[in-house]
Amino acid sequence: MAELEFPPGFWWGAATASYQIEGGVTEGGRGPSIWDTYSATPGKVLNSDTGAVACDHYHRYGSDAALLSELGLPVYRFSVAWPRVMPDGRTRNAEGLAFYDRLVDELLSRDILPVLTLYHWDLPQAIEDAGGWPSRDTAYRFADYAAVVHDALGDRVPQWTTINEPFCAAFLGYGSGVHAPGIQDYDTALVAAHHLLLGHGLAMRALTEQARPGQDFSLALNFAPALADGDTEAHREAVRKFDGIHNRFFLDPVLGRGYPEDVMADVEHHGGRFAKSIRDGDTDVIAAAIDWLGVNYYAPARVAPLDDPLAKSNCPLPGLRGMDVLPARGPLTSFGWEQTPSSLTDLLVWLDSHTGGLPLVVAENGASFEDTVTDGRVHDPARVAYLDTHIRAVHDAIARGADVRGYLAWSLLDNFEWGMGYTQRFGVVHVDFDTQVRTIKDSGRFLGEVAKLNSLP
Ligand code: GBH
Repeated sequence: MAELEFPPGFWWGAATASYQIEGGVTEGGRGPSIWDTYSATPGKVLNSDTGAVACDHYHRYGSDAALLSELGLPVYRFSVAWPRVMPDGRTRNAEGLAFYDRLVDELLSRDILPVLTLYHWDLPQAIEDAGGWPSRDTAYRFADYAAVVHDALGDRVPQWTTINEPFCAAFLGYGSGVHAPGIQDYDTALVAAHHLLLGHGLAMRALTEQARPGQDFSLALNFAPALADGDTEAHREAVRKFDGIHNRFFLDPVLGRGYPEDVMADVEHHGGRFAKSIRDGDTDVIAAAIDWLGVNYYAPARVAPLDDPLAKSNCPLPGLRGMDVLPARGPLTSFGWEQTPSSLTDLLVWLDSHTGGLPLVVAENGASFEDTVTDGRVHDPARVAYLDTHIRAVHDAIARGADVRGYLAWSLLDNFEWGMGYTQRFGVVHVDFDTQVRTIKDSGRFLGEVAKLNSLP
């Protein structure tokens, strides 16, 4: 392997999510999702933005696929909207499935590998009305939905991801409430987290029962490695706690180890509903063997111990007494997130050893900056530098022995950035939300060049 070359067959591509790009929320028989409801609620999303139109990808999927070809990206990760496929969360909608049918055929005709995510946060509103993720039944409904999508697309889609970032779906949706459905109760959020993981495991069962040769199944977790300035016992304890609830809490059950003992002790005072929601056998269901792990990485978290080990944390995540999360350190992205590529290397190397060599795919990595179109071009040197240094960080991890199989940039298009509306641009392609005109950014050309060379230039 030449100095900055990647292993043969390495996946280069970009990712999106249904609610963030599709629009067409009342078309093709689609039912409402929790994000339609949440974004229509005053004060929830910045500028009262919604995903009603977004990138109008529902109508423009053909030209968006052509953009992938133009960029020279051979892999595309997208998600399926559950309420498009099952408007009430339970009943199959042929017209909704037909949209993904067309999208997949379009990708395959262009030799683009589809990597399909079943759940990227757009829960059918009817399922939320029946209790949402805090209700155990939702995990079973999700597995039924997974089977329906596989039945329709399994003959053509080789790569499957069950759930994107259960951390966000549980803790942002039901804990802090900054995401749909906007519930603010961490005891409920812990129960939701368990049911999301259970849903993953049940969906894995349904999918592997119907598996075709060569198909792979995975899930994508968001990781925030914890960094502390100091190596005292108290610093190590702060790192342990943050890493515990943010990273290991979601990873260890999937690896067949159940919830980490230390995190169970940290969150013990959280009402007991969480511990009671775990039934005999759940651990085995969640432990279904995945073929690769999707690693979503944006930034590390800075943590510090407090003098009083029982003091309330400034971070509302469960179990963080005695520590604070510190402000991010510059240079920052427009979102205010750190740019620390070495944390990605360390994360991948740690995951390699913690998982016993599981294949890893960087399923999301990227940065928001304020981009403008001038003379038909978007010069985004800060994003080019972010991608360059983070791709280099992936290369470093491979050189240190991690089995990393791909790098998918977040995102193909500027899109609906959840609670931030359209104010944060993550795309390697610029979208004018008034005209829907797409303009490839310098970062898109850079990523395409890396893909073509299978190496950093
Ligand atoms: C991803 O989640 C989502 O999958 C995607 O839909 C979204 O568009 C993308 O991120 C960009 O936001 O304040 O420095 O401590 C990422 C989950 C959770 C990662 C919050 C950053 C805060 C970082 N994010 N986290 S920091």
